[in-house]
This record gives sequence, structure tokens and C-alpha cells, in this order.
Amino acid sequence: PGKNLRVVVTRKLPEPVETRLQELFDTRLAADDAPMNRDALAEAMASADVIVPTLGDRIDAGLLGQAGENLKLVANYGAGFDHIDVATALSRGIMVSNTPGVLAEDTADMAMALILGVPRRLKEGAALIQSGEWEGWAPTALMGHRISGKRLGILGMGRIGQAIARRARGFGLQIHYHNRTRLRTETEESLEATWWESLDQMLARVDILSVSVPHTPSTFHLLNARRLKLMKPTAYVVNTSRGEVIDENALTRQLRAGELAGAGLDVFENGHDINPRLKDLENVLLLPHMGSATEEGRLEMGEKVIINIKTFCDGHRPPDLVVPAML
Ligand code: 8YV
Repeated sequence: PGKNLRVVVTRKLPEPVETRLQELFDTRLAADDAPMNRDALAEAMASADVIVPTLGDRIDAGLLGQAGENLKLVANYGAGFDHIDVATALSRGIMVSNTPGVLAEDTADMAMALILGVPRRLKEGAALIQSGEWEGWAPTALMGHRISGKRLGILGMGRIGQAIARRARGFGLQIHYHNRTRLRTETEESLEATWWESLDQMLARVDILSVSVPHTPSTFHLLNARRLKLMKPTAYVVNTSRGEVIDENALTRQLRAGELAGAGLDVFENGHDINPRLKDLENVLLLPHMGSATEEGRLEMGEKVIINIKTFCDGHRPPDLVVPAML
């Protein structure tokens, strides 16, 4: 039955994933690495049974309204689904699936890279060598701050937050977290994590804050100017989830005013359009959304997409359906 299922993939995916999709389904692959524009997306959604979008493809109510009767599944290549209007999709009988789990460990590694790299001034150190200006070791050169013994605040204790906590304990960090729901006692104890019901109270006490909440209407600008101001001027902010969770202009202003010690960001509020006043700063380490970019992870994401489509095609409920309760 798969061979009759029309699947449209919006972006270039790793070759083995594309090959497998073509073996199993009547798959139309992306012609090049560029994102599809809105017209091409609309056309794809009019003709496909299943669409495989990625981050950056805005599947909004307008596009869903133009989708053909045949479109039944949006099988997102990625964990975050804030670019998809899930409620409208469901109201039109279109299911939405994602790829949770397989990118948690890689994203947590990248969060750790930033948690270690910003206080220890990796960017400045590397730049000094690159510029040819390094004149040799000196006792007071490039002194950063110790990681061990500090308090790490994790905002969002889902799979990624917990993977960060497990790693961070090995670096001697004390784990604090804020999450809508408290972890089960066994999980909390195994992570030696302290739950804060009040985000504001936690913010005032941590030395490093790492963000791992999804972007939803209730997390948009959760870290606004007021909350950022609650943090210690010696504290660092790390974000590997979605840029929209932090008011980037407010963060930039506070970093420039010396009211925060530094930031490590893998995601930005306006995609790749980054505030130039943020880019200028020495104490920020900015990465181009690389959190889950490993060869292994990208293949596993592809496998998840394929399992979701295959299960749907076999007449069952795809395992990674996104439900409104998650919004
Ligand atoms: C990926 C991500 O780059 O999965 C997510 O939510 O933000 C990223 O890790 C994305 O999945 C690619 O579609």
C-alpha cells in the first residue's frame, strides 16, 4: 500500500533517509537544499497524502485551509512543532507527528558545550590564536569562572532538560529546575534536582540558566526583561531550545549593561536574523542551531519519520502523534 502513498519532503534530508522514503512510498524529494517557499508548500499540501516538513516551514491555518482532502499526516522531521498549527490541523482531520527522544542526548551535549564554554571563555581563547595575537601563556590571561560547585537552573525538565541534568551532575553542578509539573520523586532524587515552583525565585539564585522548554504561547518571552533582571549579574544564560522563549533585545541590553555575565545561544528569536548588538559581544557564544546536528541523530530522526508514516499507512495510529495537551 505504501507505494500509493504520496509523500512530499520539504527539505534535503540525509541520503539514506531519502532512499528509504523512496523505497517505501511514492516520495517527492526536495530539489535542492533551500527551504520551500509558501507557494511550493501550498502546492505540496494540495497534492500529498503525507507531508514531511522541518523547522522553518510555517504550516499555519492559511496553508492547512488550502490542503487537499488527501492530506492526512504532517510527519515533522524534528521534535519541536511550534511552526505547525496543530489545533487547526487536528480540526481538519490531519494528524501531526514529530521525532521526540532521538535528539535529546545530542542537544544536551550542545547545552553542556555552552554551559562549559561560555564561563571558560572558549570563544575568546580560540579567537586569540586565530588572530595570531597570542603572545604566550600568562598567569592572569583569560581567566573565566569555575563550573564545579555552581548552581545550574534548568528551565524545562523534559527529556532534554533531564539529559542536561545527568551530564551537569558529573561536572559538579548543583541541579535546580523549574517545570510546570514536578518530576516523580524517584527521578528527582536520582538527578539530585531541586524543584522550584516559582521560576522567579529560581532565577534569582542560579549561576547558570539553561533553557529547554518548547516554544508555546505560554513560554513566548518567558524570560522577559523583568525576569532576566532577577538574575545575578554574575549569571550566564544558555539556550538550546527556541529563541522566542527569551526576549532577545532585553537579553542584549542586559549583557551590554553588564547585568549578566554572558550567554551561549544556539537559537534566536528571529531565525538567523541575529541582533548585531548581540553578535558584537565578547562574552556571548552564538551557534547556528546545531544542537541536534549529528549524523547519527539526523538518521534516527529520519527513522522516526518513516515509522510514523509506515504505521499510518498500515492503518494504525502513528507512535509519535502530537496531541493538543502538549501545547
Ligand atoms: C532540528 C530542532 O534542527 O527538532 C527540533 O525541534 O529544533 C532541531 O534540533 C530540527 O528538528 C530540524 O527540523
